[in-house]
Amino acid sequence: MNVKPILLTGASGNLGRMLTKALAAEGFSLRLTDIAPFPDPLPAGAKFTRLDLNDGVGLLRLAEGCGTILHFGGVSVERPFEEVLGPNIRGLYHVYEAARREGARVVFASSNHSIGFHERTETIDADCDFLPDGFYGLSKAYGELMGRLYWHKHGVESVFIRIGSAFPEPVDARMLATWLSFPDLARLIHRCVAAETVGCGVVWGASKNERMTWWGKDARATLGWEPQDSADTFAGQLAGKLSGDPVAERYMGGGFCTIDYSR
Ligand code: 15L
Repeated sequence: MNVKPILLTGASGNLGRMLTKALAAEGFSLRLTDIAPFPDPLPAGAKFTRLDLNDGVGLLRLAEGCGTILHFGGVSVERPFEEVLGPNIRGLYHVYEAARREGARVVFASSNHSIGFHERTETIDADCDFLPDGFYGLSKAYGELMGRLYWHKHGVESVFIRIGSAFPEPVDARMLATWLSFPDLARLIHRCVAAETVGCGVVWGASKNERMTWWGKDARATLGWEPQDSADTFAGQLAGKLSGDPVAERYMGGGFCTIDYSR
């Protein structure tokens, strides 16, 4: 198993905080970073450095000696192009340059919004067309392509997790399909770190939800990961919680597809 320190970007976000707890409890040595201060008490074996992803030299220094970079940093919702550009595009380049220098593996928090304009009636495999539903989703597609470039040109390994909806609980009907429980995500990240080799592949980030008919084949077998939790127990209370918007209900990306929609 890879026992070198793990660098986690976006450590102060909801997923970063959850992963910090889970990985620290397993005894991993963690270098945490975010543009925002870390809001929790630091667990043993973790060090936090405040950093803007635009700071390439700072990121290179932080990554020194790390075996894995968990890249959860950057803008995590739909925003205007200029706001996405720095953290999600330039920042991503800095992450991959650091990984290349260290020979580190990258685990990239990609998103369902990189393929958000696929219709919900389809079942798509990981090698489907990118159909981003906004500038945020476009930056995630770009991230996956960046990872492929660094794999083919430099041998940098990547797992791209196309996360559905990672929240403590599902909150609407769409999430009965897209929900990824925190424990399922933590177990997936553990496998991404511990697997002997991962190559370069995509994993759909959703729990074992009966309504998850949208996403098919991916690289999970290489990692030895299967989700264990399910949104199905919430179906009774959430099945009727629809958006009321035909565009949101038609496409996998839901409400993100409707933002600035003018077709
Ligand atoms: C995402 O990529 C977002 O980061 C998250 O806030 C949710 O909106 C999620 O997708 C989703 O599609 O539910």
